[in-house]
Amino acid sequence: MTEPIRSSHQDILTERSTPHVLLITLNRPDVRNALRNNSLREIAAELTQAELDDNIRVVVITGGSKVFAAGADINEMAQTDAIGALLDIRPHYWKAIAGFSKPLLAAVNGYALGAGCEMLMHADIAIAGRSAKIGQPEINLGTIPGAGGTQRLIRTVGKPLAMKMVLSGEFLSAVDAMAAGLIAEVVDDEQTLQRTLALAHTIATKSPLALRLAKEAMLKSYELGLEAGLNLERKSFSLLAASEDRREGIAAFKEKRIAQFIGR
Ligand code: CO8
Repeated sequence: MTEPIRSSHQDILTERSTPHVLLITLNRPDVRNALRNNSLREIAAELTQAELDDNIRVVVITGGSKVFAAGADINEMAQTDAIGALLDIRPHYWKAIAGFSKPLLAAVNGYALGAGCEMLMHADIAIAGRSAKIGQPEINLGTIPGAGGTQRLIRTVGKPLAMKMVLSGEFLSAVDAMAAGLIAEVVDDEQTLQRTLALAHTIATKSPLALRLAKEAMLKSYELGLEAGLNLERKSFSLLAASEDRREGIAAFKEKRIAQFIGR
């Protein structure tokens, strides 16, 4: 960790793990990192800033060693009526998180529940500690997921498991979540952040342009038919043929050296 923590936020801590990797740590341990509106506002603001900062190539979000996030803040949610929920600013923050164009990784220890599970699903790659527990328990509160849990979960794990999770509120173990495709790797709890940062550092050495277009093309596969998706892939692939990074990547391969990508 090279740079000191910036402390302008109330609910999150941010630091540069390396010049190219931003680490966001959810920091409301007393309420198990429950995501109140302000938490989402701060995360969205950091990602919006990271979007514009060429130095930041990858962002990692974590809840620390004990809990990822225990969902939306139930106390805050309790104060919201129907019109309040309809006019809520939360979807605006979620949209900023979903629209982040650079790789977003999640390092997940402990509970990732409700909005915490939805945050995990907003990440491009989630790595979980062996004792992580992942679920959508909103049904226990007489409500349903409100940040994509009914939509992203079913697209990720398929109907039977998504239905089981959302209708029963039962949690998945890290190993079962990996088998279901919700997370990419399970590691020992004490390795979660270290492994996620190592992967983030690897990804940060790649071409920022190629990362961006790869992420966009893959996420669009949820929305596009195969032909439209293949078209998008072909156009993005063609566009990259005009980049300095692709020239550099091929030259480095031929010269048997490590490529230095600049994002142009
Ligand atoms: N919101 C607010 N406070 C919370 C939350 C939460 N989601 N989760 C835990 N806390 C608080 C507890 O109230 C407790 O406070 P206190 O010390 O004052 O009693 C403190 O954190 C510690 O909690 P526990 O003692 O329960 O800690 P445990 O380690 O024993 O248990 C659990 C941890 C399993 C995470 C447990 O706290 C729990 O079940 N939490 C609630 C999980 C949940 O139901 N999540 C779904 C929330 S709803 C949601 O995400 C809906 C999204 C829809 C958004 C729509 C917006 C309009």
